[in-house]
Amino acid sequence: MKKRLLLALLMLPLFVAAQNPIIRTQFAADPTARVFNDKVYVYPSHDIPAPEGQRQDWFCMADYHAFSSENLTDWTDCGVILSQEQVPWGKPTGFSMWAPDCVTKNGKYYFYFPDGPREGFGFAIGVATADSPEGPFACEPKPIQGISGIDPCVLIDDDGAAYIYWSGMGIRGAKLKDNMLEVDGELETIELPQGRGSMKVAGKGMEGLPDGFKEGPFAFKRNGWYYLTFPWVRTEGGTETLAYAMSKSPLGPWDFKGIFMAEHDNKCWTNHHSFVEYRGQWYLFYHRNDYSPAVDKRRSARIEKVTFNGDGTIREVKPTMRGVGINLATEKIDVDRFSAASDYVTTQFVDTANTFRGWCASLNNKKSWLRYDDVEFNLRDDAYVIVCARADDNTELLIREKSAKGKVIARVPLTVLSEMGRFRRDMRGQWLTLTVPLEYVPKGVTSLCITCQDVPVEVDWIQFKNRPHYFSAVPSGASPAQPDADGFIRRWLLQEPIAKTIPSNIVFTDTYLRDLFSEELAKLGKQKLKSYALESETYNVRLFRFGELWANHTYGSLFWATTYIDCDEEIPDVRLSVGCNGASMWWLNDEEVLLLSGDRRMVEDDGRSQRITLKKGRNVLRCALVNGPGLSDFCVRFLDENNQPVTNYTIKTK
Ligand code: FUB
Repeated sequence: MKKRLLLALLMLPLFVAAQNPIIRTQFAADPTARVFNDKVYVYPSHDIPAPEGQRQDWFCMADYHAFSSENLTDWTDCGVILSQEQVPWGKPTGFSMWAPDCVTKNGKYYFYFPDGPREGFGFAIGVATADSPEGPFACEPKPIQGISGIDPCVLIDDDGAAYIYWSGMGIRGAKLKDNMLEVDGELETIELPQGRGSMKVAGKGMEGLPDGFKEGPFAFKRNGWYYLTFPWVRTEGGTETLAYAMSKSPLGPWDFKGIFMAEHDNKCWTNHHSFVEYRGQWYLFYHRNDYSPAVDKRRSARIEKVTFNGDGTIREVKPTMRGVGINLATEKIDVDRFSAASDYVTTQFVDTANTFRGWCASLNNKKSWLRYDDVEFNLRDDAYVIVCARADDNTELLIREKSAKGKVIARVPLTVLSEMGRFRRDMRGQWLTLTVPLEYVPKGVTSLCITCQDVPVEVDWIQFKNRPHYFSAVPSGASPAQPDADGFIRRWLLQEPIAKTIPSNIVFTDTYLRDLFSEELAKLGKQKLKSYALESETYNVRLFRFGELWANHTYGSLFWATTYIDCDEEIPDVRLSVGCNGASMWWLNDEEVLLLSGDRRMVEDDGRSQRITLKKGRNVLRCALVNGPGLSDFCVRFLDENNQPVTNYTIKTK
């Protein structure tokens, strides 16, 4: 049971906000995205901080993880799929597991990756195979012959022929044999520079590409066009853009078309990407050093939507923080990953010592606003919002719909300085988590806009929640209820709580309770107590929540609960079985059948009555429960001789 729970927890999606970066617990560079079995899989390089003895400012990777998603919002880490020690021909401490790819053919998954060979220098490209996109992958004993370089990418054409592209002495490409493990065709012998001898190389250099440094080829086919896309340094001393060329043939010659993503604005030197079509939309996966501003060799995967012109050329893609996908209003929304913002809005790390804690946004001018698009609302009318924000002075943060002038969804008082009698609260500059009701509940997918009365205000996240109801009202004329599958009775007529001053529950002896309940029973009917016919959402009837939400009274209460049980036949030899928080007394057809005294916690079947009979026709079950300082609730059912729940009766509240 424990194992099953652990497994279920491990498989839960790790990241549930549709934002960039998409993977937020580790670095994930060079993201190659593929669609397998109607899911998107991402195979990134796994950047890590360099261990001692390794170059601190250089790439460092020891293994690969795969990530999967069905909505591009929730990403599940499938764990390590291959590590450097598992590569028979690779250096076990080379930390050179650079940009990979994964494709499927003939029912098998082929994972292509670069690594530093045990002998010699440079990079070779290996293949590991698996029966599932999530592995486990088993590595071939030798790397692919004739390929010396990095960043493999494999394109499988409509006729099933596979082509491999890589970066080594420019960008090269070759056809793969049907076994996907070898290059099809003769190897060419070339002389290495600086008298380092000769080597045999596969494939051919791709013709038609521009001058300047190029790496990370990603090839794909769309509407009969082959696209060869690649990171390209277009200016002397510059950083990488993403550029592309098109052809009518898989290995070129290519017609260079220009860039589709400009250099990163923060000088991150590399970019590396892939294209994927998923459920009718094309996406670009790429990377930026979001969590590692100081060292640009620790990068994180991002996604944007891609569109094409009528002639097949790619429209320029602008990096965003918001990324793609719908954010459910009930999930934490990191509004610092906004879609758009006015002037004087900045983002910064919440904790520079642990960048994976993410960012917050500052509104620094009274007219500042930030907008967060594509939030899906499906909330009840009494939903509320939780806001994590901080300020230097008392102010009000406003959550609006659509724009800075849009309708106000919630007004969040950021009270950081307050006087309450002799208590003074000074929370200037402290993070506050505030809960406020909504002025109204938006519907469907919409945009949120945050403004504030006074500045500066920093905001980290917001989250909308449905207020739990615990009960639903039973309409008059409702059809009778039945006990639930475990026999628990959930439909009750609850009377508004009677206030009782009970500082401690140690007074709940049998004598005390009998006196108290008989005194109250005598008054019952004469008092004008309001009654509520309710269905409990849970098997335990949460009287405390009933008091809080329906009658505005919680601790120090005596509750009366009644229900009517209709039996088609007499049901003999049953026991009333009760668990309760507080102390309770139970009557069936006005006969006392059970008393649970003392200061109890709610435990299922905590106390059982003697054998009793549910008569044919109507039976009245009544309970009085009293509690001083605790949370009051009870659960009750009838059990038969074999301790099985009795369920062959119906329940009404009148
Ligand atoms: O991740 C290591 C290298 O950085 C990749 O192989 C290149 O494409 C660049 O992104």
